[in-house]
Amino acid sequence: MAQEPKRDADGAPVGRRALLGMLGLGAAGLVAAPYLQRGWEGVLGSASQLDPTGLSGLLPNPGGFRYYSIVGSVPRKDETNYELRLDGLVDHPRTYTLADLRALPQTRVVHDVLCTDGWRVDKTPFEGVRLADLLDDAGVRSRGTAIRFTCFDGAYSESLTLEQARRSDVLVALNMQDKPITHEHGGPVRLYVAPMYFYKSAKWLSGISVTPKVVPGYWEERGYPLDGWLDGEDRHSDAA
Ligand SMILES: Nc1nc2c(c(=O)[nH]1)N[C@H]1C(S)=C(S)[C@@H](COP(=O)(O)O)O[C@H]1N2
Ligand SMILES: [Mo]
Repeated sequence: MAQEPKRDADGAPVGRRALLGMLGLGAAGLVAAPYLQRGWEGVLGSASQLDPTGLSGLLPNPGGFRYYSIVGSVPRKDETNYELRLDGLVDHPRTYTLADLRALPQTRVVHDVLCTDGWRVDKTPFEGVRLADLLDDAGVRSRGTAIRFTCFDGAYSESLTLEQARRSDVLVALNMQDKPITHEHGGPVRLYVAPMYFYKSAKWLSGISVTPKVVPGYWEERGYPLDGWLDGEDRHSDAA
């Protein structure tokens, strides 16, 4: 049985927000504050004090990535039960299985990954289906101007404008670092938005919905910018 995510007094999942509270920081303090990484380790102490409530996302690991989840437990999905629903303002809503996604043309994008907390992993390969291809297949209606992404963790969400979503460096990713994306990294399928901070790359992707306007995602409702552009990205280029 899936474990209920731990909640704080307001009913919000315990995680980064609780840490911010402990540190007396607002969400604004998160953005471009590399020192926080060390600060949190100092406050939390050893790994054994951490539990599966999202705090484990703050553990360093040899690959350079940190695992983030805003909920304590996420169901595991694989080829037997994974589904990606594409709907909203489209002519042909449809549901993709993992096999369906694997059968589509795959694109490889190699880019530096940066989290707003200050860590980065340079030149990380991701591979998957271009979101633009899925949107073309679905036929975006004229009133559609944005995309809302939802996740089978039941809590996280993200957004892009349609123009951003159509870039060739935005993937519905199946592979990361040349291997199938692990559960911890949001597998079997996560979004990868190469030109933006990693919070835009929703893990455990289960829904892509075309909307009439941008609906702010989980962190965006909590103060993160809608546009998570990395420094130096060409915001209007389609180049991967
Ligand atoms: N579903 C979900 N997606 C998510 C997050 C999350 O907590 N839940 N965290 C985001 C943030 S802030 C970052 S930095 C990356 C972390 O990805 P990783 O855990 O594979 O390192 O995932 C992003 N996507
Ligand atoms: Mo992040």
